[in-house]
Amino acid sequence: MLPTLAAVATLSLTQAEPAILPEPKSVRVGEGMFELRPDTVVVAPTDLRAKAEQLRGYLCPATGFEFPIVGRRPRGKGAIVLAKDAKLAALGGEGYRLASTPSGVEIRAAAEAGVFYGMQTLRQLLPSDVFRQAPIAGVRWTVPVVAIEDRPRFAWRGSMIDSARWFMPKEFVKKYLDLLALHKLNTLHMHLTDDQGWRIEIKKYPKLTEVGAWRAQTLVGHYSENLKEAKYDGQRHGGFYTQDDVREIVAYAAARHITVVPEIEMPGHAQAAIAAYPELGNTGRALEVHPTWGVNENVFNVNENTILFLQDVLTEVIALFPSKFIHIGGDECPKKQWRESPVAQARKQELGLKDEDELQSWFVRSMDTFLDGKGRRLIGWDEILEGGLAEGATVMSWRGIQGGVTAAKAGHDVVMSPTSHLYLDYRQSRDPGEPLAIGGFLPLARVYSYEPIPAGLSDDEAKHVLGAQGNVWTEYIPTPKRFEYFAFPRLCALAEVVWTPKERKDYARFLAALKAHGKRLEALDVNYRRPTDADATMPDRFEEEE
Ligand code: TNX
Repeated sequence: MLPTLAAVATLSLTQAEPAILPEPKSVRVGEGMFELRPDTVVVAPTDLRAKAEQLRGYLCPATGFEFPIVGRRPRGKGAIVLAKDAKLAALGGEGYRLASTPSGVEIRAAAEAGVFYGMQTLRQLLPSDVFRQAPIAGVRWTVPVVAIEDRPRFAWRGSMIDSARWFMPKEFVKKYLDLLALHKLNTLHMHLTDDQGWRIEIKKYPKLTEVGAWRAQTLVGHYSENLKEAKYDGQRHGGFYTQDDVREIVAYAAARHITVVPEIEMPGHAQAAIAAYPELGNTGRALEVHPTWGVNENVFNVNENTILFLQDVLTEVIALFPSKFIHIGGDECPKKQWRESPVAQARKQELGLKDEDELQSWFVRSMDTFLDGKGRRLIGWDEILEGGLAEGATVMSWRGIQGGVTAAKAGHDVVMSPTSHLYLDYRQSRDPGEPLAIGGFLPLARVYSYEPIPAGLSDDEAKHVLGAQGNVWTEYIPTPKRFEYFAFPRLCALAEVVWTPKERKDYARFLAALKAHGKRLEALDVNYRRPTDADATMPDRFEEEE
């Protein structure tokens, strides 16, 4: 029988180098292929039953096949075998081997996470139609004969979602988690509180969400220093995650081997909380939930009650998020109100501190001690280095890489997320048709070019670099669709930065894979930005950051 046109197209696709993104550690392609058929089974031991179910969830909708889960491989039927294999311990908890022959596919790993990543690779070895959510006829569901060995380069492979500036609904967070998993990313940092909104229910302090989750209006257009001419949209905006929502998100993430790291901002970016509880502020003045952007003078005061309040908040946060790391923000905290407040000045004296930087450092230290006592670890933006870094703190380096270098040299762990390469809210092209963005210029190639280990670290110091993450701040990203446009395909580039061995990175190969990958994103209804000619080459050097 002659193959159908669709089948021919499928053949030519799958016989080329498979477009796996992020590129694995090693891929060997053989002759021939395995084809999924209506009677293909999934073979899994009891302790991988949940992974097998997940695999069915990936494969059933588009193929319409059943994929019964069985304990033993039946004769004469094609099979996808999932297996745990202690002999693969050298690949780490997230590494795996995938081998396919004309009679089946085998995914083996030392641990469940590795099996999961093997499954992500398998999805990408199939025609992109497998990502569709409804059955589609006329496709041959073929997998090329391959032998793949894979493991990630870094342990922290992340992205930050800013749900504070514009509330990002739970359903979208779950979609984003699925997309992170597809790209073998394992950390979702949720920025949950800021001047413009408090987004997590705290039972002890209900006004945080009754008041703090809602703002009366929002600035229209780009933030400028001249706010006198600012226009506002007159639309109330808000929303928050209930504790049940949080549990649902955390469980959804865990099933996808993703850790959710919550961020509760302090002592700056605190206006929404102060709007709810004015006693947390420095001036005694009533404040509204902030309707505009920028760095804000209204920061938490340094009273004992405020420290206790925030520790109460963290107690509830800890109960909801199993993450070892708890993010306390720490960035952009203007010290003006502390300098002007007699209470803050008295506090500084009483604590024997020399300046306001030390006061901030004291603030962060009290959270560090608190979190340490609960068996957790504090992480904060690189400003937490100012005035002295708390003993157990991990630093997230965003204002360039220096914060990361300084912290790693001092023996602290770091996560790299410099604006220069990983701020996914920056503009990705100079095209005037691009949507409004905060500024900057961060094209796809520049993200791809990022090397997370800063030059000048010794091998021992470099071990403190846990990994990297791309941050999607949402001042100018009011909707999930817009969020997708900013995140993709730059997040695909980030995936290779943190997963692929350095020597296997290759921008031309990445772009070719991205063509096939784009079809997957389309099938998943992701509003990604299509690369243009301007993205087609890796420049010798990049312009200085704006
Ligand atoms: C700086 S990055 C901020 C955020 C903004 C972001 C916009 C950081 C720790 N603070 O509050 O949203 O720039 O790019």
